Amino acid sequence: MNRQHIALALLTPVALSPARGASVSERDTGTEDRSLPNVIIIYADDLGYGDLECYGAKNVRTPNVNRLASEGIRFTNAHATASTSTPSRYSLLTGEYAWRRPGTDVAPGDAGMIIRPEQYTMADMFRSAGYATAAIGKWHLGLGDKTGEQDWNAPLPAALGDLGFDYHYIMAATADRVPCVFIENGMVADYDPSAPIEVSYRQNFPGEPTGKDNPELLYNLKPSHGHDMSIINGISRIGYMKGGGKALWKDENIADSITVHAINFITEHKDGPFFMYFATNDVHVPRFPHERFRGRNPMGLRGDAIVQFDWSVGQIMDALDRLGLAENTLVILSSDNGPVVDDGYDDKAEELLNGHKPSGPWRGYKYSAFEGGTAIPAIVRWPAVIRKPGESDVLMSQIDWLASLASLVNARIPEGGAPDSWDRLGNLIGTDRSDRPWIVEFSSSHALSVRAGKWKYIEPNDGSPMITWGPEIETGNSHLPQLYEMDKVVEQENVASEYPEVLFGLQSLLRKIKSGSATVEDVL
Ligand code: NG6
Ligand code: CA
Repeated sequence: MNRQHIALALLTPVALSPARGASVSERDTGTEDRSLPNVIIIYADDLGYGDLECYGAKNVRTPNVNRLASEGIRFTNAHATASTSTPSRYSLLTGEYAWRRPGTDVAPGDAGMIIRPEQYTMADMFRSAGYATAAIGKWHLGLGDKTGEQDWNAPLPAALGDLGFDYHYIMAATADRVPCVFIENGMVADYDPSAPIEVSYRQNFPGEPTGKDNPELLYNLKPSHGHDMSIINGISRIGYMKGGGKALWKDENIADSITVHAINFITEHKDGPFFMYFATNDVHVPRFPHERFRGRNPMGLRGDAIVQFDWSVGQIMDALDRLGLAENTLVILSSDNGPVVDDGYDDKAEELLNGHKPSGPWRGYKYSAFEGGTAIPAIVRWPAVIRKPGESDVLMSQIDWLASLASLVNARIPEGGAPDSWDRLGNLIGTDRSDRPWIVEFSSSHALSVRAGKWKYIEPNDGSPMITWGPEIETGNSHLPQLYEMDKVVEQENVASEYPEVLFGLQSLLRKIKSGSATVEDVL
């Protein structure tokens, strides 16, 4: 937490007491007394800015997310911190830019726990304020002590309980990476002792089929790029695994499993306050939603996965309604990075777009330094306090959610904790419409970009201008500095040579950001 945070914390419009059941005064919010709100972050995977009906999607119905948006604030200029999962999630949960920390790129399924137990996390913050805390769904930040050395048949020596989560029911990495089992409180859920689990990212286990050698066994989905190692549920994956038996997930049931666990957690903690990080597998590959979500849109499996995501959101909203918790629960819905169409499985997502634009108006996709990489949907609903639903075009980054939520529950961030996160609670709940003076974006090629005012600067990068491994995806890389006017046609014309002072200003700002000394005073 920087000094700015402390100053802003004193001015914060909602000052709440940290004790369980403590109340917020009428003076602070202009409403009646109430207890601390429950907080739910619904974090979709690879869901693009243009993928929801309330963000302009025409080919797919998302009634539940639409309702959430119509009862809260729909943000049109919100950003993930990175254009892939692991770094984005790392930043969200620690309040530290992932580019400051080596080893935060897209993690294999046998990565050791990337956030170390001694680090301060969003879950620690909520726990210190008296909340019950849970992580349910996709994790992708490593488990256990050391990469590749986990014994998946025993309790893991390091898991989310060491990071402030009272409860977890998670996928270790992604659905396209082994191990294909859920982990519940540091152990494989529904463990099957008759099928011990072995995992390797180096070599196959003798006699085990792979997508590469046994394509005839791929009865559910075939790869288009990579994803040709172990076969689970008729789908080949990244990495090798053996065993698992009845603990292996069925892809078509993942949304059901995590949603049921989420509703159970809410129900058990209805007397609150609780914090739930609900990270869906949808709409990441392999897209293999349940039969009952299929065929309701012209976009095939990718569209069906969006429908399934919307269903999960609806289930959570219904549970809150049923339990009488909706009014005082702050729900944030967002995504870890921008969308991608062909991400390595032959699911016809590209061919069936039918005019759909997953990134909405933005250039580029997931992986990219262009806006499509990090411009994401973000919806915040808290009926007790956000009385006037609407839209906000405030410039916002997920990096600030930790400190902003800490301010909400009056948790004190320890020295050195959440170093890059600022208290921008007012932005989040709509009482402050002033832009963050600058935000940083991080691409999968490690290019940093700065957005400030109407400008965007992308630092030079030697990487290829297109993704090298398959689909046609722009990386945003250029060996030249790129400067774009964001109020013009987005990221089309590099105006670096026309505005040398602006370019110089943004380069200096980025240097300051990298050194950790940039503050809210650093405006362009
Ligand atoms: C890529 C995978 C892609 C996806 C991505 C991570 C291939 C060819 N591509 O390496 O399918 O898993 O990593 O996605 O293997 S993320 O949303 O979790 O960051
Ligand atoms: Ca993702």
